[in-house]
Amino acid sequence: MTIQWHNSTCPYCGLGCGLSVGVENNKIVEIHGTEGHPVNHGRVCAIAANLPPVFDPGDRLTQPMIRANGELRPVTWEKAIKHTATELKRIIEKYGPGAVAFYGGAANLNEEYYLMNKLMKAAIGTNNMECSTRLCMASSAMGFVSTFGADAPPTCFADVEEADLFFIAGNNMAVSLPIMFQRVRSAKEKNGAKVIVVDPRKTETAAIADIHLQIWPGTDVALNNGLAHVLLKEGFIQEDRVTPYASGFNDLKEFLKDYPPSRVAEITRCPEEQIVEAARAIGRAKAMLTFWFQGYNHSTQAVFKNNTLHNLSLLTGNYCRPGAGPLSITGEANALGNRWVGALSHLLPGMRMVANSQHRREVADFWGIPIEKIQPTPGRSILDIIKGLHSGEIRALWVTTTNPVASLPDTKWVEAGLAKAELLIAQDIYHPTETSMLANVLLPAAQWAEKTGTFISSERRIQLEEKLIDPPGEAKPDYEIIWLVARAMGFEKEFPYNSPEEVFEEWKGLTKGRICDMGGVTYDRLRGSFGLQLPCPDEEHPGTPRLFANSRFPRPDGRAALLSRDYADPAEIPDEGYPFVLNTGKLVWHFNTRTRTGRVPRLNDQASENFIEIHPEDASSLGILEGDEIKVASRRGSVHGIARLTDRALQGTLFMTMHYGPATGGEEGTLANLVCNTAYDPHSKQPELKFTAVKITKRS
Ligand SMILES: Nc1nc2c(c(=O)[nH]1)N[C@H]1C(S)=C(S)[C@@H](COP(=O)(O)OP(=O)(O)OC[C@H]3O[C@@H](n4cnc5c(=O)[nH]c(N)nc54)[C@H](O)[C@@H]3O)O[C@H]1N2
Ligand SMILES: Nc1nc2c(c(=O)[nH]1)N[C@H]1C(S)=C(S)[C@@H](COP(=O)(O)OP(=O)(O)OC[C@H]3O[C@@H](n4cnc5c(=O)[nH]c(N)nc54)[C@H](O)[C@@H]3O)O[C@H]1N2
Ligand code: SF4
Ligand SMILES: [Mo]
Repeated sequence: MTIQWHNSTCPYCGLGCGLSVGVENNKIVEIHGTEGHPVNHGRVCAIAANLPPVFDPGDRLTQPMIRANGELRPVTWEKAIKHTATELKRIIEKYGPGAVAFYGGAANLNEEYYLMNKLMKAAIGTNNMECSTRLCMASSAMGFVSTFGADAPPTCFADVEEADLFFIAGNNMAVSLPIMFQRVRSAKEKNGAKVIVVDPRKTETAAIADIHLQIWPGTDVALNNGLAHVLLKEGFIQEDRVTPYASGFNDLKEFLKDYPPSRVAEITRCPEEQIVEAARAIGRAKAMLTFWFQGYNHSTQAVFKNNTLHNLSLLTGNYCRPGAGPLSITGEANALGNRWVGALSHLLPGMRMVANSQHRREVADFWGIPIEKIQPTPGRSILDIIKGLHSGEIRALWVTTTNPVASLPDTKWVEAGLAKAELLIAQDIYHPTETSMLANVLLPAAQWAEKTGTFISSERRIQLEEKLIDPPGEAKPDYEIIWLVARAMGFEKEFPYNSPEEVFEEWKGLTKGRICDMGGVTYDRLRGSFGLQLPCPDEEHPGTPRLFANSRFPRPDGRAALLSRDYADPAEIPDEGYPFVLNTGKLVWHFNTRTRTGRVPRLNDQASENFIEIHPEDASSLGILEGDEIKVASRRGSVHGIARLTDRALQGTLFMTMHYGPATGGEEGTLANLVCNTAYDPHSKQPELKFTAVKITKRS
């Protein structure tokens, strides 16, 4: 048998790299970057190149299971669907629709989220529909809405080669977006572009920075305000050029008087001269592209960090022209599609909000239901769903494509909440995961390459992923599981689908006239192409690489908003009892909760155990040596790992990754989230995963 090659796109991060997938005998045997693909031009990163073992049936979940007398036992699909539907209906009848919640990931297909959203918000009638975007992109989305009027990332990856300054804040792209990092690095080498990195850690990304602002964690709002202050003071900004497209100039100018570089240097602990130098570099740039990521979003000031960054782009005219503007990349393959399908508790499909009566009317009319069926207030965010499980207000939780026990902060509290659920459905590709171990219903899902549907990447590029191999055992695509459960609950009329394409054709209708207009997108058109950038309103339309090129924004006066945002401290400030700040993040060898990469020997060999970075001076004052087992404790719990002495961590801070839960060969007690804080940004409800007050001891 010879290898058959097929084009697809990557299921990991939100760059949407093209992958050439080699299939032999119904097995994925090799993966390369697709030559000629506009995102990765034939390149591929380590986790994607090592996808083949992820499909091995070894510990794939291949049969539905139901827990009886404490034990999970295999059952037929018929029984599993009937049981799930009956239990959901029983709970809804007894406690009302608000007692049911759904929590998904952002690597599902658009078609899957569309169905789930319809089931929850229209058929069942609750807005308790959340997904891991809440832990990832909720703050970027809210930052776009408040500054520009819509959750519509305006730039595209081709801007990288046009820029002469990259402002990279709270984004370790060398690790998290390797292909983008390669493009940025080569733009620096070939075009002489400059790089400013803002990160408390000396990261792999900071290694190529011309200026590395190694700020004290959490202080970005002060820094951004300080940079804007210097730009104004040194005459880099012309008011009459800014005010036609941005409101709030005078208020901001007045407000920024409180952020002179001397004060900002005190807050950020960065030298005053370096702040001035960075501001001048921004002022002189012809085209500045900004990148930001979880160093911003995992913060109780996340949305303000986003707003103050956008202020810098708007003030300096760096928006919506080639090479300039905010370039928001998502962590997960379909995180943007996920937002546009409306898979958060305050959203409806097509960039609409549940709290907007006009939006509810449009969606209800489209679905042919009375407007009253769609609840007018946002549902619970995921952390509020866990609170609801504790209080008994939530009785059933259906989880797909995410592993909340490992990824939400304060693991013990999350586990205790899930243990209280009368019905916990885990729909995953593997068992055990930290979450599936607690479930009372397990539904085996097909994964990427085992099913067909669409992803939308961070530059608004919609691409088709086709089924290339059969799923193992009895695993089914998530879309099929959702429509089977919906029908078994009595919603046959609303869920008549037989294929994901039918679902796509329906969902398309809800994007008509919106910024995410997909009117011109069909599976046929996507097949054999490298996708289309939205909006793409009709079949002749070539797609839209950049938004707002006419300097008009979807806000009432057509202008973007310059927002005056004050700095505030993180939720949990170090004190005598808990004197260190714990920062958490990602490694190049593992992806999120490691359910897939932890099963790949070649990746696991590179990084099989948990480590904790500590500054050598802090280590020496505590008598800690390289390789010692140390324990890190917060007010919530403790975690242990191997000490790695390095000046990559600022003095007074520690760093560890989020990857090491017990289900994938990790040890009990090595999961960072055992200690992390549930405090969240009030505007985006995204938790502060990057700042926890902790103490350290040697582990005896
Ligand atoms: N290999 C690999 N790639 C991935 C992932 C993975 O797990 N592995 N996960 C994917 C996902 S879902 C996501 S969201 C992305 C995440 O990608 P990134 O956001 O780039 O990664 P993180 O490691 O979460 O955090 C980024 C940086 O924020 C810094 N930081 C912490 N506190 C602050 C602060 O207060 N201010 C500033 N300016 N910086 C701060 C940290 O030191 C860290 O270097 O990666 C995606 N890509
Ligand atoms: N402390 C700390 N915590 C963090 C972070 C951090 O930096 N620090 N980062 C946060 C971020 S940015 C994110 S995005 C979250 C990610 O958190 P999660 O979403 O929990 O992480 P993943 O490991 O991506 O989970 C995906 C799950 O879906 C399963 N799966 C994969 N494909 C399919 C499919 O097609 N169908 C189904 N049904 N299942 C599938 C996988 O096996 C896995 O269990 O974690 C957050 N948590
Ligand atoms: S950079 Fe992201 S999209 Fe590209 S191959 Fe790696 S994980 Fe996949
Ligand atoms: Mo993420």
